[in-house]
Amino acid sequence: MNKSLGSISALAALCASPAVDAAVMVSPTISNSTVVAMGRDTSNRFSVNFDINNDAQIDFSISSLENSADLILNSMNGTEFYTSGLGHARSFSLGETIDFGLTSTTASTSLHSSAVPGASLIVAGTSYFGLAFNDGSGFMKNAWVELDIVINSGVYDEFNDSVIATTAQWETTDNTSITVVPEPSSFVLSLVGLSSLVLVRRR
Ligand SMILES: [Ca+2]
Ligand SMILES: [Ca+2]
Repeated sequence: MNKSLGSISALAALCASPAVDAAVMVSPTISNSTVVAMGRDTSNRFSVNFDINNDAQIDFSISSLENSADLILNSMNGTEFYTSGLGHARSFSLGETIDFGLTSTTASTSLHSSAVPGASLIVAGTSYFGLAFNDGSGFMKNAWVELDIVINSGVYDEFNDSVIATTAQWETTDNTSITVVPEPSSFVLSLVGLSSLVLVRRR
């Protein structure tokens, strides 16, 4: 299933019979959405809405805190964010599983923690957070969102750095976990890297 990620949306649209395994959908609306770009001024705080499944029901927003190395997740329509405690979102790694047994909250949740080393999602590179949202079925569905962050110097700040929500996926089957898996592009890149390694070794 993982290798055909790019065509999952098309497959799901065509699929009249239930899939054998979990039905993971790629969000049609969270695709390289800018959360914050470089160069905002001090009076320009912001909040960006996200609708994971494109049903016109906003599932969460991300907002800034003035002069802060942080961004805040805001729950909408009952969305629960998976947390590590202390009010900040849990950072997930590739291959980790998100399920309903983990600690979650509907309260506004920080993406940054200075109190717990390594717990911040606001770091240069790629970060993943998990959530469960109401997809309109009446049952909450597990999902993850990838953030790509450019930090030009020091820690994150909204004036000089940028955050993009590159992708999100959700599990459409009730009571089912979802695994954080790479995007098709990065998956292909890792394969290219592996084959290069093999070529080098053969010389
Ligand atoms: Ca929605
Ligand atoms: Ca900075």
